[in-house]
Amino acid sequence: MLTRSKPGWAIPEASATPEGVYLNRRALLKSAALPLILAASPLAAGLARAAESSDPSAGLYPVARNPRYSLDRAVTPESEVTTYNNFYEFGSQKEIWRNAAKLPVRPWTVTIDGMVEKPQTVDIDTLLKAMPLEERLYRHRCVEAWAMAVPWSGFPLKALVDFAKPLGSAKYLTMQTFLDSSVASGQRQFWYPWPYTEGLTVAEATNEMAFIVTGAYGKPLPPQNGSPLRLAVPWKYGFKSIKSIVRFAFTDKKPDTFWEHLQASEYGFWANVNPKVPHPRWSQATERLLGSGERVPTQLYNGYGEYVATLYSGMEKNEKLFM
Ligand SMILES: Nc1nc2c(c(=O)[nH]1)N[C@H]1C(S)=C(S)[C@@H](COP(=O)(O)O)O[C@H]1N2
Ligand SMILES: [Mo]
Repeated sequence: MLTRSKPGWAIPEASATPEGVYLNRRALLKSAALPLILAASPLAAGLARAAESSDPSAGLYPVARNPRYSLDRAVTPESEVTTYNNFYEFGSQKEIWRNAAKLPVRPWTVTIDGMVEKPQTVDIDTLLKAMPLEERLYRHRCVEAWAMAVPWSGFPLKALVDFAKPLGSAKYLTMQTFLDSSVASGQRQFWYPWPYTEGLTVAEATNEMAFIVTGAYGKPLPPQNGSPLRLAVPWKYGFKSIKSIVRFAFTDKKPDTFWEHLQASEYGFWANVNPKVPHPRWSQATERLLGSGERVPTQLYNGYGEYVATLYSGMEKNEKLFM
């Protein structure tokens, strides 16, 4: 999904990082740095997680799975999800994970402003303690026609909206990624409209499916997947699920989002998944599963129509809901 250099979808799949080639840092730390006797107790498991990630939130995971959100397919291997990424701040190739993994995620603050009762900036660990964490199994469908299924941990975006206390006049929620080209070399590419910006209507943001992800596979989220907090709106194409968010701003104007700004004829504000509406340059009828490589049919709203279709009733005539 690129307009000025080699498009991501044109990269041969064989160039994706093969599983298991790289040293597993966690496995190494576990075996070398921790006395065996400690590894047996639950407390030690928490300590081990804290040590392996040096992430102060490590002790919060794993969290209880919410059985309401289940899958029609196998969970994608963790090694695929953490090594095949779209994170243009670190480059437009899928293999940028080692650079992205160096993103410092502490200290990290989140600013909540715009049309709210009281603008505020909160520390990520304070926010995490205030939010109701749970695990959900979600599908993810990239506009480039690859897909994955991930056990995300996090909290409903609605909990953050309630915490923010938006004014009744707010219609949209704008979200922004960090801006620091000293750690994210992609942000030196001046033709992109940094910082990465995404948006939802307040109605979408408070839908039960809209989820803020803070962990995956029972651990803190790796930076390459958008830690310390990223969005998951699985009924929409993956580019809506903005990573490493630093700002939530409520507004009454439709947000100027990153991909729509770059290429409005191909990537719109709504971006709801629909197998019957092709991308101008490729079909959206099927998707390739990361891991197995299997091709499966794509579903309307990525299979989440029962939760979200009513958000759009009556809008089909005037809005391009599916691009
Ligand atoms: N800040 C930011 N968020 C982003 C992107 C990005 O380049 N920058 N890419 C998006 C796209 S196109 C997809 S498919 C998903 C990929 O998430 P993953 O790497 O965790 O699979 O992140 C989305 N969020
Ligand atoms: Mo994507």
